[in-house]
Amino acid sequence: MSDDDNALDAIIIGAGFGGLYALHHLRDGMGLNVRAFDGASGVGGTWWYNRYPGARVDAPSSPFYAYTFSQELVDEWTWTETQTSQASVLAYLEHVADRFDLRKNIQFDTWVTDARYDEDRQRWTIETSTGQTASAQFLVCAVGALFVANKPDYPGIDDFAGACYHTGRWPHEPVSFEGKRVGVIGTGSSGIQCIPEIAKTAAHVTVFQRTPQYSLPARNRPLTAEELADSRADWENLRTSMRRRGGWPFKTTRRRSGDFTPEQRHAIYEELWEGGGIHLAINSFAGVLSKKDLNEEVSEFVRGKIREIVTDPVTAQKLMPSYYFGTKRLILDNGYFETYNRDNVSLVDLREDPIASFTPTGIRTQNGEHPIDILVLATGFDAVSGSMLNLNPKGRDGISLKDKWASRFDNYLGTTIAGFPNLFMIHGPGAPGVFFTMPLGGELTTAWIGDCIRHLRSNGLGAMEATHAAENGWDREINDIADRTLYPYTDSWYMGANVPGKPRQFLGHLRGSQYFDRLTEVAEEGYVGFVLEPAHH
Ligand code: N01
Repeated sequence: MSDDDNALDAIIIGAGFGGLYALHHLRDGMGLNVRAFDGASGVGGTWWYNRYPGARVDAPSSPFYAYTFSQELVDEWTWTETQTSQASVLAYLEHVADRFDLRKNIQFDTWVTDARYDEDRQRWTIETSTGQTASAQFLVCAVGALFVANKPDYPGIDDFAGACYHTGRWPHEPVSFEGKRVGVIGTGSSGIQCIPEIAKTAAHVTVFQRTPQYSLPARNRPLTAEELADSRADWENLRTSMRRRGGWPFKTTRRRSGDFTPEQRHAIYEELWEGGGIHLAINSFAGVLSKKDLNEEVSEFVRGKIREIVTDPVTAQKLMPSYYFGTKRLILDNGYFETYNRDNVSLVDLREDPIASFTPTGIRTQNGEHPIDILVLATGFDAVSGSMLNLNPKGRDGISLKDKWASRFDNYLGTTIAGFPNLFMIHGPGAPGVFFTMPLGGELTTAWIGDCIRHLRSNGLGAMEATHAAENGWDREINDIADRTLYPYTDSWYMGANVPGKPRQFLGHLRGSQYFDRLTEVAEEGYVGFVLEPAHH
């Protein structure tokens, strides 16, 4: 790779779904000179790191959790299950990297340790963990919305002398739980996916739960040849539906709860539960995530299911969630609640029996000692903003992102930041991120970034930068949407509430389709909300 300082048009950080497509689009679609960097030794991003047992996409994903841009790619890749496993997604991304010859422009095992904007040259210069520097006019940060591991800050946690794994940094070599006593802290998607798998071979699993969850049956099953063939044949329409329907091709219901009796509503919940729990949220009645009474009815329905499944009433009671259904990330499981009926699984409710200390051989809670050989931290991520702050780019006047975002993650359109010209984020704060299908969201965002670059280049412009006023307007816009729902009531990673000291702010855009319309509108109106600067050279 050439290090000619002026040769690069764009630097991409990250080789996950977002970064790989950005590389393909900017390089092959637009003919730009692009280089990508990733600290991992291979492609995959999230799917490179999250290799814990049971890791799957947390949605009825196949064949929709995939790139949509190439019919040939759709035709040649065969998804096998409705809820795609981590290994399948990673194999797919490796195939994509090979098929589009992406690896030759990706430098692996290389962390970007610094990124600075040079106002005179209108270029970004990066430094890497391998001691290199590189510069480019545009910096595309595809650094992952769920990347920076959130390790609990319990005093003395390092006193535990056994093996300790975070689900988001799972080792590449197989981890055997055979005959081991395993402690799992955390019951989000990752914990709920891995606990049933670990319990199959471990001597004992002790789950340390802080907040009980509404987990729904994934109903994972083989994808039939007919389903696959149909989706391929109708791909263009599916793609359009996904774009129009919040990232997934599923229709959301407009059914009004008031038009049905409680018994009729219950029958509908039953049917949706049997068909795959996710539909309780999107297909039961309009307003489940915004009307408290309706939400409580669905919440109680799920609590009833937990009571039915878990045979020990004391354990079932500890598993009763009380926050508004759906306001934390919905979890799809494969036998999670059933796992508590096994003799080798026990549950510690940290709200009534908090962790007191760690010992070399286990965890001591207020009420007793829990001997463990392996500790699994399924404690999530410093989500959405964490990986940008980890990069901590320095923008105009050398201002660091850490300073800029000390109390609020100000941004415009979820992709740009005032004071950081020519820097683009994929799935940053203020973008739909996990509220849309992330591969398609990445494609649409990248297409918009490409259009920005084209606009600058064809108009003799050298830089674009969001204004502070545009950031404020955007903040209001996304919060107005969130405030019409029940999301802000709940302490979730969506609100930044899972990381001690993190500013509380809704971190996404809840209406993905509307969001991408807004991006188009901003471009069509001549990049309203941006200062466009003439090219200096
Ligand atoms: O993380 P989480 P995750 N002491 O933040 C608990 C995506 N994902 O890795 O709820 C004790 O959801 C915490 O408790 P509480 C998906 O979008 C995607 O499971 O904060 N417990 C919670 O139970 C998902 O939403 C796929 O009270 C502590 C758990 O740890 C996101 O990743 C697969 C604690 C963390 O849950 C994150 O999921 C899996 C402490 N100090 C996940 N700190 C794919 O599809 C935290 N907890 C790619």
